[in-house]
Amino acid sequence: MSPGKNEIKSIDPATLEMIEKAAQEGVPNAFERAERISPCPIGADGNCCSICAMGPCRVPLPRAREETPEEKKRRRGVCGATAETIAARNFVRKIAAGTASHGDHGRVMAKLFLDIAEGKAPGYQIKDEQKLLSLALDLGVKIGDRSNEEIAVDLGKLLVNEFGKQEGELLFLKRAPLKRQEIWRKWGIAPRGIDIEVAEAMHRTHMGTDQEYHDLLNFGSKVGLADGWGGSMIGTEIQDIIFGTPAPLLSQINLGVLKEDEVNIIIHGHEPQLAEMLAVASQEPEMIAYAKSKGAKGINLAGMCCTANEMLMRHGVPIAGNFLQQELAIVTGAVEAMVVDVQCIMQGLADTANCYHTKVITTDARAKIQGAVHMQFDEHHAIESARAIVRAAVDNFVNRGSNVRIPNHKADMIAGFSHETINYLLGGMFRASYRPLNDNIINGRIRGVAGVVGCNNPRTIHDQGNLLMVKELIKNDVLVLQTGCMAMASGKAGLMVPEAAAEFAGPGLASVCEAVGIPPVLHVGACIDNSRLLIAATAMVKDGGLGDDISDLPVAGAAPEWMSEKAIAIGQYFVSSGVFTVFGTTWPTVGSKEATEFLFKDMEQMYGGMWAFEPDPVKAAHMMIDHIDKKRKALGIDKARERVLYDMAMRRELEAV
Ligand code: NFS
Repeated sequence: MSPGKNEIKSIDPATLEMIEKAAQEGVPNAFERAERISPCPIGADGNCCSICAMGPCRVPLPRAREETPEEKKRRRGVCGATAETIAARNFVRKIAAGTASHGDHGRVMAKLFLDIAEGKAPGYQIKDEQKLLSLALDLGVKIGDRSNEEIAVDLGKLLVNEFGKQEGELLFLKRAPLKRQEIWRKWGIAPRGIDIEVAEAMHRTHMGTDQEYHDLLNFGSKVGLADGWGGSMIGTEIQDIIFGTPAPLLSQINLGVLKEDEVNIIIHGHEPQLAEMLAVASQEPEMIAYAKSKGAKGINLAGMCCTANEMLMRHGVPIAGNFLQQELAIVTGAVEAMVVDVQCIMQGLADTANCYHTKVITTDARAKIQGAVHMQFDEHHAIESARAIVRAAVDNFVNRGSNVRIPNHKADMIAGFSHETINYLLGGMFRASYRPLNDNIINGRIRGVAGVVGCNNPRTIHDQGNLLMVKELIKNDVLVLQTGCMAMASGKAGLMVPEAAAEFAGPGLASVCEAVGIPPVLHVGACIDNSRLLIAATAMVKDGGLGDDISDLPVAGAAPEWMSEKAIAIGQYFVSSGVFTVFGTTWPTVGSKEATEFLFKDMEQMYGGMWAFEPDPVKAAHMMIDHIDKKRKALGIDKARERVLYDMAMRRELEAV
C-alpha cells in the first residue's frame, strides 16, 4: 500500500523536485523516514492495547486465514479484554484526541472573543457584525439597543461555558434538523459539554472500565458530536465574527509562491490569531523598509496546513503547501522563518531547518519543539508579538545560503466558500437560499454533494488519492466541497478555478457551475470548518424537497489520505450526523470484525450514516456515488436524473450524425 523505494512519492511536481533536492543534500524528511519505518501491522489494525503496564498486549488476527473459534476465544489481553474492546477503546481514544484538539482551538477563540469584547485584546475587533447579531439571535442573547461589545460579552460567556458545561445539551445541537436531534437523544449521544465528553472518553477507555464495544463506540459518537457541533463549530463561528466571514477571492498555491528576493515567512499550524497579526506587521511600511535595509525587496507571507487555509480564505495569503510539504518548504533554502502555532507540525522541522538557515519559531506554550526558537505570542499585546517575530525573520535574511532553489510550480485557486457565500451565490444577495442548489439536485443536473477532506499521508502517494477521487466525483456530476490539506491538493491541481468545470465536470454539474460562475470544487476552509459542511447540509434539509434529515440527503464524505486523530473525530461526527463517510489509507479497527461491523453497518441502522474503508480512491468515489444514487432513489428523484442523462445521450447522438 505504501509507495515503495523506487515508486513515485507524490504526483505534485514541486514536491518531487524538493524530495530530490533533499536527497542530494542529505536532508531528513518524512518521505525518507516513511521509507525506512514500516508501520506496525498489529497497531495499525487496532490490535495493540497499551493502556496499562500489564501489556502492551498484542492480539493480532491470524494472517491470510480465518481464525478458529478457539483462537478467537483466546485472543484477549492479560486483563481478558477482547479484540473488540481493544479496537473500540483505541478508536474512541482517537476521537477524544481529535475532539480535544479542535475543542482547545475553539476554546482559545471563545476566550479571545470575550477578551476583545471586554477591551482586553487591542488590535483585534469584531469584523462581521451581521454574523455576531445572527448568532446572538440564534442563541437567545438579547440584542435591543445594546452595543456590539455588550452583546459580544454575553455571547462570549455563553460560548466559553459550553466547554465546561456539565449537564443539558450543547447549544448548537438545536441548529440540526429536528429529526436528527431526536436520533441523538434516542441513542443518548447528545453531548452535554465539550470537555466532559473528552474526559469521560478517557475514563471509559481506562483499564477495567467500559468493556462493551457497542457501548464504547456509541459513546464515541457523543464525543465526536462534541467536536462537530461543539468545539469546531464554536471555533468557526467566532473566527468569522472576529476575523471576517470568508468570501470568494483569488490566490495562488504551491512552493512556487515563495520569492527568491524577499524575506519568506511561513505561517504553519491551525489557530489564526497570530497569523492575522503577522499579516498586518509584515506589511507595515517600517517593517518593509527594515527588510530593504537587509537587502530584501519585501516580506512575503505564505501559509502551510490549516493556518494557511484560514489566511487564504480571509486575506488571500498564498499557500506554500499542504501537510507533507512542510519540511520541503525549508528544503528550498529560501525560508527565513517557519512560524508555528499548534497541531500537525512535524518535530522533523527542527532537524530539516538545521541543514539551512531557517528559524523554526514556536509561539504557543502548548506546542514547543526541541531545537526550535520559542517566541511566546501574547494576544493582549498581539501586534508587538507579531512585530518581534517578523523582525527575527528579516534579521535572518542575510544568513541565506547559496543552495536556494524554489520550484517553479504554483497554481491559481479561488477560495472562500463559506456557508454564507454559497447561500448568496446561489440565491442572490436579497434572497439568499439553498433553493437553487436543491432544485438542481432534484432536477438531476447535480447528482449530489461530496465533502472530500483531511490530510496527506506518506503511506500513500501524496495528493494522488484526492485527485483521483475528486475528478471521478465531478465527472459524475457530484459537486465537491473541500477543507484542510485535501482542498490544497485540488488547488495545486487546478481544480479550484471556474474553468475546471468545462474541463473536468460532467455536463450537468458543468452547466450549473458555468451559470453561477463557480469552480466544480469549492474550498470551504480549514479542518475546523468542516462544521460549515454540517450547517450547509442542514440548510439543504431546511430548504425542502430533499427529505427531513441529513441522512436523507444525496451527500457523502471522504478522507482519502487521512493520518490525524482529528480526521477520525471528524468522520465520527459526520457519520453520527447521518453522512456516509469513506476513508482511505488504512483502517484502525480491521483487527476486530465486530467493532468494524458496528462502524460500517450497525451505525447505519442507528444513525442513518456509516463508515467505510476503501484505499482505492476511484472505487471509494463510486461507493460515494452509489450511496448518493441510493438516497436519490429513496427521495424519488432518480427518474429526473435518468431523463437528464437520456437527454445528453440523445444530444451526443445528434452531434455524431
Ligand atoms: Ni486537518 Fe489541518 Fe492537514 Fe490533516 Fe493536519 S493540517 S486540521 S489534520 S494534516 S488536514
